[in-house]
Amino acid sequence: MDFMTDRDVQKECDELRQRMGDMVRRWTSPKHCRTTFSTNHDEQLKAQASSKHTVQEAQTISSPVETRSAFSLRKEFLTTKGIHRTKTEVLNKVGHALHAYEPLYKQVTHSPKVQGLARKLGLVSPVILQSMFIFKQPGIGGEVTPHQDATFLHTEPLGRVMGLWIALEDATENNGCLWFIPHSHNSGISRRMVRTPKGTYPMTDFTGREQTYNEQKFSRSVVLIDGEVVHRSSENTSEDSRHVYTFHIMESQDTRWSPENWLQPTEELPFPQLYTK
Ligand SMILES: O=C(O)CCC(=O)C(=O)O
Repeated sequence: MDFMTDRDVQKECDELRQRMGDMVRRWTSPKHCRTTFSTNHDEQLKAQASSKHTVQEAQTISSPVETRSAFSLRKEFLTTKGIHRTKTEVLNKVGHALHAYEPLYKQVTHSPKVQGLARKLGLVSPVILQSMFIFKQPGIGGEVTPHQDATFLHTEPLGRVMGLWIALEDATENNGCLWFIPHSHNSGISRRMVRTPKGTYPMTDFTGREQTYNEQKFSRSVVLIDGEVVHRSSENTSEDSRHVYTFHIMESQDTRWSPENWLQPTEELPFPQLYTK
């Protein structure tokens, strides 16, 4: 399915990175957007207790460049270590509706390559759930602990969600490539992030716990991420960034999207169909 030459692909990756750079330069960070991203269970609970933003942003985001969008900062690095870093150098990620509001990202998400891939996989009515730009900054890009995406994006039955993870720069063992446990998508899920009852805080909680996985079981792999496969990435201790554009799709035919998921479609921002024709 080679629709493009290597040079075309490089150009597309560069354009996506440039566009993100422009967005970040134009962005001013309101306090409620300043959360520190973590996939650690206890740190996630702490962050949820101090921020209503993630859930609200999923419902109200109107443009990733406006203040209501989710820019998650590694803010502790802004003024520490005696070095001043710009926001472009400390952002962790930008999400979760680039596919809906940013024309360039929308175009890539619905590109013939992606649609062709989904058709090859036999998806009948795939919809786009969310999208993110992940920075994995040099020197400070944090670890993403072992997890399954179905913890956050739950469906009945399971097996309907898939992530497409597009490396816009080389992803290596030094700058935090992805690692997977082969076959782990066959063992169900051990943890779920669910909405708490309306009007209570934090707005989300976890049921179950992530298991402890044997480090030796992880191997580096490609970019189609089954919703249940256990995966992780390490800290970026190198001098190179590891920029990624990633989005999740779901086969919507005969699938129930859990109303307990943190992310819910709205009238303003439904889950758009992947296929445009
Ligand atoms: O890019 C990373 O380091 C982690 C991404 C990830 O876990 C995901 O897209 O599900």
